[in-house]
Amino acid sequence: FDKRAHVAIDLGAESCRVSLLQWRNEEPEVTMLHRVPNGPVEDIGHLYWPLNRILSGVEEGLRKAADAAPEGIASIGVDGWAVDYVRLSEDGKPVSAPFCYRDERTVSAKTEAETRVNAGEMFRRTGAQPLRINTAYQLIADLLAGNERETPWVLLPEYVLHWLGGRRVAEYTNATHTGLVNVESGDWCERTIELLGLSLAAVPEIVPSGSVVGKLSGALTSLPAFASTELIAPACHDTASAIASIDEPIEHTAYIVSGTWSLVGTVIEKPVCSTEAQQAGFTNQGAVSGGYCFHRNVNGMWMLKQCMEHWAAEGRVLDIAELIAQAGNVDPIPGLIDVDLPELLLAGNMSARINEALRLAGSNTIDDSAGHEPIFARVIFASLAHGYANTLRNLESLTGRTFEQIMILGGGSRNALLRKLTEKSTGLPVICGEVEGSTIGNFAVQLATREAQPGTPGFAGSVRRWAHRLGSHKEACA
Ligand code: LFR
Repeated sequence: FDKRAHVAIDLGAESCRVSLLQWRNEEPEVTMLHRVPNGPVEDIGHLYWPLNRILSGVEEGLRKAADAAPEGIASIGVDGWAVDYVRLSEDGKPVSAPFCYRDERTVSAKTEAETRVNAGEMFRRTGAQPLRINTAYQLIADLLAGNERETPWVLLPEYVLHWLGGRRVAEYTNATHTGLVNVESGDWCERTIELLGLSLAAVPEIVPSGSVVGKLSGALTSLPAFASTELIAPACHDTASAIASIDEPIEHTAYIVSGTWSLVGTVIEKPVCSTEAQQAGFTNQGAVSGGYCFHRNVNGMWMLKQCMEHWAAEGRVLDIAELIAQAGNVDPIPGLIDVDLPELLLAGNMSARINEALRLAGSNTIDDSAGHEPIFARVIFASLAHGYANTLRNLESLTGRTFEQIMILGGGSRNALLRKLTEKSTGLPVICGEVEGSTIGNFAVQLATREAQPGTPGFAGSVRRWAHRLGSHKEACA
């Protein structure tokens, strides 16, 4: 029995977390050691991620892990949000800061891409909902802006693994969100890449979830705990990682992975690439189980967080838990908004954007002055719940399944108001999944490599058993 610890790094759009798994009487115990605040940064009209800040935060977290684990650290896994990437120079360094997927450069890039391959064809080939945030459209934006066609790129979680000493790969679940993977073969869709005018030479090799991509190298290895630490690509896509933390059969359960976004769907064995699925906004993304995470990107906590940023800039600094509690007492609300409006996915002026959405819905607007913040919060939560209900109805008709319950994972699972409103609008019981689902899934995949070969049928079963042993949600939500 290898008593060494493991580290999971979970890159989130709002914060990046470093967690440690240690053994107590041969039972795994997870502690979050370090949290680095994150968020897109604007620079000369574009939105980027503060890569250096993220990397130094990750390093600080790893140093804390080494201090806390004299028994040594067997492996490190990294997951994070999908689609964003860095291009690498010949010596493996980022050529520039990574763009944030919310940057508006992909609006025209997607229009251009569609003259080369239309959205319907993209969806049929790749199973990926053609969202403007997808890597495919971002790579086109690069093309339109200059001549980076041949420069190798790597998605962000895999970049962190690469920076720590791993080789340049694209982990399967994360690769599927690029919009460039063939839904049948699970490998790069050469035809799509060619038709879009992108370079096959620039893409990383696709590897299955759980692949060892190298050994930790560099300054950290002078710490005794890191003398011999492997780097593992778990499910590098945070959503697939969160879904890997679900330890029960999912046939009659719909999930909502709730963070900046709400991913509303279920796991299916065979992809659904019909026109109906495309039009209803669904995507088929790789799951650790070998099946597909079939879901739709619904807006999420982004709207509230953006409002809070705006209020804070005006000196109205609010506590989110307090705000949610007060939102519970707001009655009636001016109306519901369509959370799918493209403007609500953009950065800045969020309370004004919400008022515009209310106006569009024919409702009264909210006076954006001190004391009225809970009304905004309530409108956001009620509208999200309404959006979930619509998505769920489509999910049932597209999959032919009937759902008996909804499991909310991620930060939103601890928002009792959102749970209550979701129960009300869907008519289904809502249960809590893991609040740190991506971290738990990340560890479950790392532990599965102790007993099964990634990419083999036994691997998924092993991940599920570990997810079960790691599970803490049932007590936590009671
Ligand atoms: C969630 C997530 C979603 C993806 C979006 C952008 O954090 O990874 O699954 O659609 O972020 O990458």
